Amino acid sequence: MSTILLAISGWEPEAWLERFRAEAKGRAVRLWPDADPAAIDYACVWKQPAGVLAKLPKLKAIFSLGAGVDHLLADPALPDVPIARIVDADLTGRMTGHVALHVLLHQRKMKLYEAQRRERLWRDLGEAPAEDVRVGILGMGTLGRAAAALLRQLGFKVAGFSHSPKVIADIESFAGEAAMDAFLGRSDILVCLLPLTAETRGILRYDLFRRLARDGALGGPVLINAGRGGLQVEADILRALDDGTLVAASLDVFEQEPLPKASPFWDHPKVYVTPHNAASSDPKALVKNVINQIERFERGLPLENLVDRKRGY
Ligand code: NDP
Ligand code: OXD
Repeated sequence: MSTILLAISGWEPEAWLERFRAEAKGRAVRLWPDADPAAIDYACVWKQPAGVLAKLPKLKAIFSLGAGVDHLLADPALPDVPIARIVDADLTGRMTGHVALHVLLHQRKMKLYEAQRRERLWRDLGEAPAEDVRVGILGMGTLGRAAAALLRQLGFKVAGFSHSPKVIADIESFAGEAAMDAFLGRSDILVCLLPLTAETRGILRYDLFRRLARDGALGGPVLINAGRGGLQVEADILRALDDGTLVAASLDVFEQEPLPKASPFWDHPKVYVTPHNAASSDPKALVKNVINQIERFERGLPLENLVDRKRGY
């Protein structure tokens, strides 16, 4: 029987260990560093300590316990075995909910209603109808496409930007750098669901914010970033919020996590802060997904949701 290694940092590993042991169907499950490296067949990781995977001589495959793989690919000593990531209805549903929630918070002026509540003020401020609000989704992969579909159902005008064009009913598709200006120029709310790669690092910066629509129903552009903190230049977001280039932001991810106590985002009146939980990985849902993948692999079938190392996602 095969042996699975869990190499996890930044999350509590116990719930994963318990769940893997319950679901592994006879396979041994070890938690790094309590493992014999020579016995490991599969590694399931979240921010594994650098170099750990290179020490496993019979490793056959690596599984990211999240959808993103930047944490994994950052390891300079990655062995040459297939890498798969999570694509799962539970995680996708969580992200879809997060994006819809934050789009609605901005469209429905919740910051203003919170301020009114503190003043015990009963006043209907009205709102722009959803069909007058143009949402632009940067990154039309598994999560971007699911969020786009729900926002469309809610009545928003939705467009997506990705490397390759997408054909999706009622959702405008923009692809490639040449289409970026047109995409940004029609977006009142920019939702970022890009992976962090060499190409996308720092993409959410002042000159990009300046290219967003300024004639929209929300009085100026809004940024929602649930991709990665490394995608955003935080000094530029603060500058843009201060000078009106952005009117508001929802940030789930940050350059440094946990967000330092001294960060100005914590009490910024135009910002919603969440602790990188837009789509948390839940062992109850996701361990099954990984075990299914291992079963496929052991039956000689190809792994699903493989990562392209060169592309970085
Ligand atoms: P996918 O790999 O399915 O999608 C990535 C999308 O980004 C694709 O549409 C791809 O284009 C596009 N893309 C990548 N690079 C570029 C680029 N340089 N220019 C334009 N488009 C680009 O990923 P997921 O949708 O599953 O996840 C997206 C990210 O969400 C993850 O990588 C992770 O960082 C983040 N995430 C955050 C979570 C949180 O809790 N905050 C939870 C889960 C994920 P194409 O389709 O053409 O290849
Ligand atoms: C992920 C995450 O990539 O939780 O899944 O950030």
